[in-house]
Amino acid sequence: MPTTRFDKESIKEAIIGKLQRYNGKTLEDATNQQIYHAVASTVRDQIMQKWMAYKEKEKKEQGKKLYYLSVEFLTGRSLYCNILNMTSQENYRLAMKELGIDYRKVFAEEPEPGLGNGGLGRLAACFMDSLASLSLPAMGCTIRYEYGLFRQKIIDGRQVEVPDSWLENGNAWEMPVPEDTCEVHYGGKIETYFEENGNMRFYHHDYQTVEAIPYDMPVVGYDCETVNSLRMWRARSPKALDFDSFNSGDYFKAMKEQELAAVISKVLYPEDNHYEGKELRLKQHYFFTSATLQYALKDFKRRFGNDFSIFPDKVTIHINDTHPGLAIPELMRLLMDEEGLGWDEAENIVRRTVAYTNHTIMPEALEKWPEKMMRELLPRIYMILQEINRRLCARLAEEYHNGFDPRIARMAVTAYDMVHMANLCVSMSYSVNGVSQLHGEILKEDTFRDFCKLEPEKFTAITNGITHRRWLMSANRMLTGLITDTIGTGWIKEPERLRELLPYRDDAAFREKFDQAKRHNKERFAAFLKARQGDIVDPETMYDVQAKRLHEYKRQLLNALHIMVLYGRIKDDPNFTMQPRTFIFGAKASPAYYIAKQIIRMIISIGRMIERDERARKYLKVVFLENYDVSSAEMLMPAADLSEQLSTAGYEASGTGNMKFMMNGAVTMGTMDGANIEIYDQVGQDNIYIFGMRSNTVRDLKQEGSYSPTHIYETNSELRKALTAIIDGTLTPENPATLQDIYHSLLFSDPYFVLKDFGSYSMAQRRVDKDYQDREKWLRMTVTNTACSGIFSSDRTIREYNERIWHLK
Ligand code: 26Q
Repeated sequence: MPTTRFDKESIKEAIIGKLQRYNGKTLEDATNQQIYHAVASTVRDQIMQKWMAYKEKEKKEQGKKLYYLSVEFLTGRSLYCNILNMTSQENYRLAMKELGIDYRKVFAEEPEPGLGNGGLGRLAACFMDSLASLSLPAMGCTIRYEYGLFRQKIIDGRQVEVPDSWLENGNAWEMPVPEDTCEVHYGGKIETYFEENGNMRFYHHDYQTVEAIPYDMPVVGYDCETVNSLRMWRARSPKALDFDSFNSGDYFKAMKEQELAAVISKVLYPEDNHYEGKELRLKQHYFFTSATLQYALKDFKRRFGNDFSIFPDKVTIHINDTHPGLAIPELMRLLMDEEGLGWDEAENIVRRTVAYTNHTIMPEALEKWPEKMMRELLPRIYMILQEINRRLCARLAEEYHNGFDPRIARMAVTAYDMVHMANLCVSMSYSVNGVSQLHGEILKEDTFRDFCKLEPEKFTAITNGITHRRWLMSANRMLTGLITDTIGTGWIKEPERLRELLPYRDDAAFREKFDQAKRHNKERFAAFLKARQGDIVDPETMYDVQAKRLHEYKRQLLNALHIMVLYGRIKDDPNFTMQPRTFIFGAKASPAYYIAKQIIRMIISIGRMIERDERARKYLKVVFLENYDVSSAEMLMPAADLSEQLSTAGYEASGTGNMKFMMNGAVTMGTMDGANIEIYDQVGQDNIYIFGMRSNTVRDLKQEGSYSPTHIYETNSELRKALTAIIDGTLTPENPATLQDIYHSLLFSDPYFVLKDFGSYSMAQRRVDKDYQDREKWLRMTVTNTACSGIFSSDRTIREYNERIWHLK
């Protein structure tokens, strides 16, 4: 293979040459977009060289391979992280500097792939980075959505959704792999017949075909040889046109078929932690799952021939939540109908190959499909699901010595005309894991209690993590420099060694430098915000940040109400003072989630109410960061002083934003929920603000059904005033009724106990106000948080998955 060098001079030449050849431009005349493409394609050339070498090596590999299936991969931009992982920052930095290229402007030209909603999708992306960096052979598999998550605009104080056509200017990182194209079949009929030897066979006909075309994106490991792939499947109609219909004059029918196929990979559904039984969504799930498994089987046969008994030793299929759960019946189908294995043999292979991670216990997020839809759309898959269910129920009836035991209906794969994906995944996989210690416990004791009693060894909890390469080294270069100057570079490959920073919290000079880095990032964020949406924030103030999807259980309302209470104090007490704070919110609401959208309106209205008051303005500022996405998170996390993690205890499976803030030195204000508990365990009670009910109290209170928000309303006068301000014209003078549904929801139902936890939250916030003014104390807390964050690197998470679940070499 010819190799090219990528030293500084070669990089400069390559950039200039590409501009000349592709654009007919000199550097001086080229646009930033053109320069971006020239730089990105130089980096791509460098990756390609590594990728090819790695693939060569991989071909000869006889080891086990992981397929990580996820309906979302929220990767964010690639250019800088790719340079970083190839440890070529210095070369590119100098090359661009010497060419007079402003790298910030150029990097900002990269379209951001927003192929995910939130935590689940971002976790998948962090996992890919860690898998490659730990040199574990893995392929991520998903859908190549033409439109990612909508872009959010704020117009007249409300969220407006705009389509995200991220592929418009081309994607520099993907490579089509036409030779791996395959077909996915929908609908049609199944005929059963018997072969001469008595074997039952199934013949599927009259189905609709959709072609699946893979596009691979390289996933470069940090400072190693490994370049894994993220495989994104695109849907296409197999025929240019249906000529029968076309010739018979039914032009529209012909065109419709064509379009229907392509629509499968058209758009990412924008619901996060919420299930909707849309047929197109089921089509999407089957589409990428089937294509992936066909490929996995093909690759296995290429490597090992037809001895499927070793399949589970050579392949592991990890499903990121239940969305790719059809991998289970699909693998059964391929092994039986295509490869000729019997049921028992196929089932045995599947049960030793598929592993499942659960990400939520919220009932409205659990995936269920109407049996009728499944039967009509995927008739053969439906037959297999029924047989899986029949055998499962028979085993359970025997186990319980009673065919009518109520547990059987709870555990069944099909019951009450619905297919229950979680029951399928738990009963047919070899591993079920939760994403934090608390979440794992809840799965065992509550959600999957019955299953756990029968097969306790299947269940584990592996706490989520984040890649410190993107979330610290790339997002916060000043702090990264300080850390390396202080403790050397060992922490980069062993992030738990960030603990070596702990003694330096006693070093005033170090604290000062840490503070300077924070200050730098706060200024950078202020400039970014001003350029992006015209808002002015003062880096002198405390940045108090809540950034995550908008959801009632995440309780942005608790934060909003607290700001209203502060406003009330300022108005009512002329002697009131506090440490000036900038409250920053970033959140997208699912377009159909009415209350969530109202909460966005409320936050923006609070900001305006404060702006109208000269004295309130001195202490408070509320900004709503538009279109919160991975790139803005990369700006925001390093700038935050306080990290708001307010979920009702027991509802946030883990949270990962909490870890990003912590790693960048923000102090957490949080409930004892998900990974907050483990952050508390790491930093100790003096370096975190914990408030609110514990998860068992929440559970009991919910079960009792005795909770009365009105009682709290009546007894807490500050809170009552704030609530009243929502509807009496104080908050929305143009129309006092604008936000009345929020008022009613809080007062007459309050399903997530906002009012119940308010008092405790407000007290904790008083402590923050006081502590922040004690600079030494606050900086010690800050340093402690970064120093203790190493355990939340996804490298640790992936090592645990590998030791306990995958066993890759
Ligand atoms: C399922 C079926 C049909 C339609 C939609 C869905 C669906 C889509 C997205 C269900 C759930 C999601 C997203 C869930 C999610 O992001 N969960 C988060 O996962 C993170 C990573 O483990 C955790 O840190 C968060 O606590 C959890 O909320």
